[in-house]
Amino acid sequence: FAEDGYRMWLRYEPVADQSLQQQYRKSLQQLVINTDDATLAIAKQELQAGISGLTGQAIPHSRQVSEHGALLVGTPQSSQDIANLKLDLSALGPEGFRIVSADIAGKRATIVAANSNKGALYGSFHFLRLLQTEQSINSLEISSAPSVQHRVVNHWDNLNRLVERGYAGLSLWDWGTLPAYKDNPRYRDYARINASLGINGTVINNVNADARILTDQFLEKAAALADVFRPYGIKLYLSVKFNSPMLLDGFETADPLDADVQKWWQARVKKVYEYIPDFGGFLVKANSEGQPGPQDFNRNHADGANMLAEALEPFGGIVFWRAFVYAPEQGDRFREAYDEFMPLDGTFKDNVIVQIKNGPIDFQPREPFSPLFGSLEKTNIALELQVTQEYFGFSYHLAYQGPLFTEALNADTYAKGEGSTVGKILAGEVFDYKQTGMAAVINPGNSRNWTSHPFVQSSWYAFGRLAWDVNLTSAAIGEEWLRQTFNNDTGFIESMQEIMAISREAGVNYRMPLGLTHLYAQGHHYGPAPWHDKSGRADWTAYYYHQATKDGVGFDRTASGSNAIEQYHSPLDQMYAKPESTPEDILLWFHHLGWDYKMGSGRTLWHELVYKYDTGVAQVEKMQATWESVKDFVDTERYQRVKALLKVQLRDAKHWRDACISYFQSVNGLPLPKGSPKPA
Ligand code: GCW
Repeated sequence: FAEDGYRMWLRYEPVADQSLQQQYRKSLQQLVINTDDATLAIAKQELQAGISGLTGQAIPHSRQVSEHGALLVGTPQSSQDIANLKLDLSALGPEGFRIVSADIAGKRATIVAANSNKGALYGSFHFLRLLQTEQSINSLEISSAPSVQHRVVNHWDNLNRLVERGYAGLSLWDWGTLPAYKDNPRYRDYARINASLGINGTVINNVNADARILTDQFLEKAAALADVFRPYGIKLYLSVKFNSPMLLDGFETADPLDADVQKWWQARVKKVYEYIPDFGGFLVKANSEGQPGPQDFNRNHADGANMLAEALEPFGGIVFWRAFVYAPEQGDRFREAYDEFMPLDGTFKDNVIVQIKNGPIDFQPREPFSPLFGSLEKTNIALELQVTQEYFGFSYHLAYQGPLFTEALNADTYAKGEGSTVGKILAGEVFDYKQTGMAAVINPGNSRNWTSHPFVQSSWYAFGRLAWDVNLTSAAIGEEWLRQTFNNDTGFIESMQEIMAISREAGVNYRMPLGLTHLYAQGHHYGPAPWHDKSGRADWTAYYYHQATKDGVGFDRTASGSNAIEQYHSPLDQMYAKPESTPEDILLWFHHLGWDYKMGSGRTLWHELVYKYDTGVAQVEKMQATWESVKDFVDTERYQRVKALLKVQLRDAKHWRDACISYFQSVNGLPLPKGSPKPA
């Protein structure tokens, strides 16, 4: 059959290394799971399929350890053998796991132990990852627990099955055949993919929400999906429209302080829990890009979020309330989320989590971190990342997002002195949050390989792994993904690591280097339109962001401009106050500088800009050459597809470079530096 990438990183192809193959066969003679629990039944299925694929040897199931080479999976509650081992599981929490090698009644065994069946499932997937990445499984001693509590994927799927910013076909949720056809294997495989990373929640519909999601018609469909996801440890959440009482039941108001509105939500939430007893909660986009919200009724975000939180509280549900807000009246879009949310710190209920995009504007190729991280001390927060490539060339460009995600997590907020990184804050290590979370907007649709571009899978993978462990590196995650998704050949991995390392930076370089931002054509966000378009909403035009004039370029966010830098803790506010101490890759986010401003390289700003655009194009050429060099290690289908897409990417990279350089040149009237653009 065609190798189309459907199996993602769960391929379970035969292990190539013969001595490891022997080791695995010897160590994996019997699978011992001593319960009929649905989650462990999934672990059993996955381990049996995975191990027989990887080793070419079936692993029979048994209820007790009776042979050397046992793989024992479970909890001290379900397995007397695990209880007898008296493993310390206290640091694992409800979802972590340990994997250890030990003897059980004189038999050599590998034990995957956890405090819950879900933890045991995560441990099983981790064990399979060890085999897939060709690690020795003799003398294992692994202990792992997730960094954050709520590890959630967000779908921007509409009820008509169009996916906002999805680029991978129609929505996975085939509403027309639900709830009848819930056994669609895609739903199970979707759940497997997420569970393999420890993802424990999914918001199945678009934040630009359709009120009908809360009607019986859709709730019974959503409930069918929740049934499929449940044994995989995945909770279902819904995006809701804030004025649902008006749209669904003719209310004249959706004022969160109105008693009838509150009762409406309480009743509706009760209904949701009748359909889905372990429902996760709501995700809300309010007073943003035309969506209704509490401000329409002269109330604030906390009033709105708390009203929903109160309705959900008796059932243990939570509210993810998004901080992605801005309006054209605002002087600087950068400032807005902070200015709206900071005064409300401490007023949100404990079951509210404010969900913040990594940067202050909108998933741009590079943003400084949102100053809300490190500032909201008394409000639970979650980070929102974007796996789908709205601003990275859709599913046509190769752009592994690991470097962007880790850049965001490793950013130091200095909230409590040096080392107060966004990752640590999210993990609840800096402030005492009641709930912690990470979310990512993913893009799977009915494309055969889920994400359309095979490498978008790597960013989904990176998100899941980082939500589990915020300290992982982008390179380590990239390597894991490559090994499982393609193969373990050292030469292949070494060559491909370079692609994993440069692809995101290439996307920055050929679109908007040195801290330029949002030079996209309005609406589709694919190609460039840096030109000064005076029609339409000011904060949706590129000029708003780059402010290029004859004298210079960049957005002044220092005291002489919008002073957004005051939203950062010291010493960042001082650092960003001066161009000399602002990192060059975010320079134009904070400063309006003359075209002849001297850069660290000795070049003028203008020349450096051109140099970066050229570099971006050269990096795509480099990726092409690398991909060509690994041809023999990749199946024909994926090789050809990526090769073809890289051609599209090169065409687009040149288009970006040429459009942006010509536009800026038309503004500054300066000649191009000698030898640029470099001949291809
Ligand atoms: O990035 C912008 C997108 C919108 C999206 C919005 C958001 C779902 O262009 O399509 O709407 O962000 O995050 O709410």
